[in-house]
Amino acid sequence: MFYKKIVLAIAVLFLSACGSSNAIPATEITVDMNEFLFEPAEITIPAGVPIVLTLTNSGAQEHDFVVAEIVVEDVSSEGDTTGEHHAHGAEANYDLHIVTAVGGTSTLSFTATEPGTYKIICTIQGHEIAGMVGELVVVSQ
Ligand SMILES: [Cu+2]
Repeated sequence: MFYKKIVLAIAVLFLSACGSSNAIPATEITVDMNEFLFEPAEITIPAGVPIVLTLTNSGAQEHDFVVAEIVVEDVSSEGDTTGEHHAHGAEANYDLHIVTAVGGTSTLSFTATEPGTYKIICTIQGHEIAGMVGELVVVSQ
């Protein structure tokens, strides 16, 4: 009985060690935005590695992808980065920010340097409260 428990404990330890150390997070990620979700809502990326994040908008309204505070380097964006409905000028307050028009695609490239968990929101009025939130998890390599 005792022996069985030890074997089980070792097996669990072994499996969990494999699961965490061998999984290399993706560096090219696509997130779809629609009413009112990010899909997937949780993204895991490695720290210190260039990330290419592609945002699509399959919804019927404009959406944006914002991480207000995160330490990032080499940020660049392509696509419809202005938008009509979000608060113009507010993007200066955000470390990561990109807008995607209805049916559009935009790309945000960056390198996150500090491991941690960061909140993702859509800043278009009413969308965050409707559930348009997510998590960006930066893990050390
Ligand atoms: Cu939105």
